[in-house]
Amino acid sequence: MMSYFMPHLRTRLYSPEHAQNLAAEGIHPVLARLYASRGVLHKQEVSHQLDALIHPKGLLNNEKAAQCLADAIEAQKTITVIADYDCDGATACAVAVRGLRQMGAIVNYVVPNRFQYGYGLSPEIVALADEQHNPDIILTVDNGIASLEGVAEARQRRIDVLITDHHLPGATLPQDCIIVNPNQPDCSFPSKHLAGVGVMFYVLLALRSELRQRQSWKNVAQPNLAELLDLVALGTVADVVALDSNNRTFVAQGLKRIRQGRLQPGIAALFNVAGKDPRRATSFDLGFAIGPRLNAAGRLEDMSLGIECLLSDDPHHAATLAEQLHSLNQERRAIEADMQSMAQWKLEQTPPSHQTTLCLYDESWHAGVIGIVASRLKEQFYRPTITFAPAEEEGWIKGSGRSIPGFHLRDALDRIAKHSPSLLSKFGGHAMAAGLTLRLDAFDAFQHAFEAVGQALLSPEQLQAIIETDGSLSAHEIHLDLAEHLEQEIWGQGFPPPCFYDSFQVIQQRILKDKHLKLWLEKEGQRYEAIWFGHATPLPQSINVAYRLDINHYNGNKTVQLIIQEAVEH
Ligand SMILES: [Mn+2]
Repeated sequence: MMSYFMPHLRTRLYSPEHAQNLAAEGIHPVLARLYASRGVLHKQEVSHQLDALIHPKGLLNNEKAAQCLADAIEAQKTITVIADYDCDGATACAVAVRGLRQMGAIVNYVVPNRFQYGYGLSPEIVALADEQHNPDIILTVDNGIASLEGVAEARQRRIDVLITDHHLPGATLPQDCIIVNPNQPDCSFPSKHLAGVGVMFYVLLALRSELRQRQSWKNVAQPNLAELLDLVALGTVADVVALDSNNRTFVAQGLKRIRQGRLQPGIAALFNVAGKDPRRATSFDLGFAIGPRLNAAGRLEDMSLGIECLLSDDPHHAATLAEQLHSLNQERRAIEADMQSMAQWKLEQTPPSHQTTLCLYDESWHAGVIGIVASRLKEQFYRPTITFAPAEEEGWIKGSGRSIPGFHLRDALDRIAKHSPSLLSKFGGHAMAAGLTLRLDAFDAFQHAFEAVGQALLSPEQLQAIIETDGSLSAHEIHLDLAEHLEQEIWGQGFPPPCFYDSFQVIQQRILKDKHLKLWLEKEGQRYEAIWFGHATPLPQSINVAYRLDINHYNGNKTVQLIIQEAVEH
């Protein structure tokens, strides 16, 4: 694989005082240092107990939303959930449908097919929902904050609209509806990083207290919303939102339930087809095994398959649906591999060494998979990258872009749109990711315009990938005990997994399956097993290594293993 950079290594800084305070509260000294460098000040931020969740009252309009839903339940009105076609949208939909049903609501759902309808509550989706379900209330999950026309259409049809979303709002909000979104103006909710599924869960918490106040459960059991935490954890991890303390609590509690076997039949079935053991579930499994299988439905076909799987209470039916999701995911992988190798070939024909950006199009590419390919190419070349595929409409192409820190992708597109208004027909997104639509005959001109923005805004230093490490471990710290401590915590987006940096002697090494490097390393007389995935070139004898601590399960034994991220000659 071609690569244009050798990443720079940088040590994460931390306040020794903060680390000492955390250690004094009883936290393992290495973890205390890791927490301090990630902005944790108190033990309570890493307790992950349910009572540490931020109170639902702080979420603007949440009580109004709860009253509206409680009224709807009392009057037995029909609520139609409008979902989104990714994993966050699907889990948010399942949380809404399951939670509202538990509380006695009449509820159904519609999920837009991304190829037919695109994203969000469009007027067409309102018409479809009206035709299929004749709802009194439309409840959006993980979308709606930008759907001004769709909300207007619903209101014209005398349908009430309740929007739950987490995306950044535009200059104008939808009118004449209730909006719950931590990112809307005047919402003082302290966590701005809730996923769509997290917002919906908060609405259910408020609804339950509203119904409690109305004494709706005099003679029946109160619904246990904790049963939905596996779904909340899955959507939160899969949407790659920042794992702040509140989100880490969701993920930790959801994983705890999954490990105890208290999980939805659909999620259990997905663990099974992925060959993963729920008793040892990690956030990595949610992000890289379960999430992609659900997302495959939205990428290649229709997310209702994924939502049905999450809603099923029959393990046999759930297993059948999970099988279908699994084979869609196989298909997605095959499509992605083809696109990836063609992209590599194109880049070998015209090496992008002097470019600051990458733009690629092929008429054989799949519009549901371009985002994944862009993101892999961005990782490999460390440049803002947009990949394009034909759109539904003849003569048009759809692009999906991913960026690097310091280059705001949506702003870059905005700049092009202002400079050459005829070039871009539709675009949207944020700093790190964006989507756009072009006329096919404008592709070359767009490519040049995009590169011109890159040349103007990106410095050579910014095009240099950086690996941040947490510094050195002593030989006795590189041990199963520390690896197990680290495994207890939830790491991910915005709370990076620990990566250490030390000098080792290479004692032995061999290449596995032509792809990976297996090594035995020595430091201060101690020997460690190590592996470098996707690296098949032997290393010199003395090296500095950036590595993660991992637990290797083999024949019922657990050993510590170093997973190499980068190595430099000593
Ligand atoms: Mn989302």
